[in-house]
Amino acid sequence: MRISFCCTDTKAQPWLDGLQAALPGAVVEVWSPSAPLADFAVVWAPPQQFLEEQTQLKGIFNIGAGVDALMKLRLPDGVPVVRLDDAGMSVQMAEYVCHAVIRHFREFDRYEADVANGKWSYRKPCLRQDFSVGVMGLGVLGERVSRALTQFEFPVMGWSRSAKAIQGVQCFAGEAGFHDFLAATRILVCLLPLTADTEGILRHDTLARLQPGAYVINVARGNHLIDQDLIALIDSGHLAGATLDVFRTEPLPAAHPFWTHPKITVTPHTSARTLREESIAQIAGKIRALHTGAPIASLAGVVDPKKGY
Ligand code: NDP
Ligand code: OXD
Repeated sequence: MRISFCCTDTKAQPWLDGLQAALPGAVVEVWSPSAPLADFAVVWAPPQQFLEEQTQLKGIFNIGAGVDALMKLRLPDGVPVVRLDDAGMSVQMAEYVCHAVIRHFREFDRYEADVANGKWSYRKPCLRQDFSVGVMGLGVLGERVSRALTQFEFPVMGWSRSAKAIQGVQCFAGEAGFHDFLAATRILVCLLPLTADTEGILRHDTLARLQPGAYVINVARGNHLIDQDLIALIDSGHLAGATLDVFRTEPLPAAHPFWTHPKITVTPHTSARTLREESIAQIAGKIRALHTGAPIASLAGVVDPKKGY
């Protein structure tokens, strides 16, 4: 069995060593143009040339949860694309989102500013029931995040394409439930995949439907958000601010207004990192299963090309 590794912006050697150790009989190599044909690919944002040349693939494994970069390419018909299914990301995402929600709700950013100015201040506690959190996307990450938020007794709501039942979470679904979901939300968390349906979904007319003083946390993809609409709604006072981990261009360009906006907190796409050991174990297990004839439907994380996630 031959495995081709083609990941931009990723140090290859530790992945090659890990995959080789997990799949001792396999040839594992970094792809270069005209490389021998592989059985399986492990990729992150590969060039189109990789897919044009690798015509014998039986599976393409994405070393991230989001497959939007892959979905922009012409993919070979009938070759399954498999994304990371949690692999240690959901607990990190729960930490990040709970931190951002609590930092905003408890006004820790304001206390930090006061302390930095040598000021011993008290603020009237906010009411938890006024800070309903709405999670867009109730998949592997969104469900874990919404469950984690219920532990802090925030009113939690979720929105997904298909109807869900999650204990302690008020679930809305589809177009029909979208406006009611937004209208009930004070802190909005985006954990949607980036698809044709969700691109630009955080824009003026949707964000304007949130409760006055709403807060936005985008941990999905930069292209979900219309940057200037967010800034306009914060500056007009409708939104209280935002925490953003993902951007249309990454790294975020030095001149981008998000860097310096006093009500926007920026982190460098770090809310849920790909954990190499967990990811290698998951991918190797699935390659072994496919190689020994397991049906593709038995694997978690198989992307539906029609839905785009
Ligand atoms: P999943 O595929 O498990 O979940 C996606 C969720 O979004 C599902 O609940 C799905 O609904 C819902 N959804 C998709 N399209 C629509 C739509 N048009 N309307 C309403 N709901 C929709 O993905 P994950 O939870 O694993 O990951 C989510 C995203 O998080 C990734 O695609 C990636 O972009 C981002 N991410 C960001 C990271 C970071 O570090 N910032 C790290 C990892 C991921 P349904 O359940 O009905 O299908
Ligand atoms: C992912 C990411 O999609 O890191 O896994 O953003």
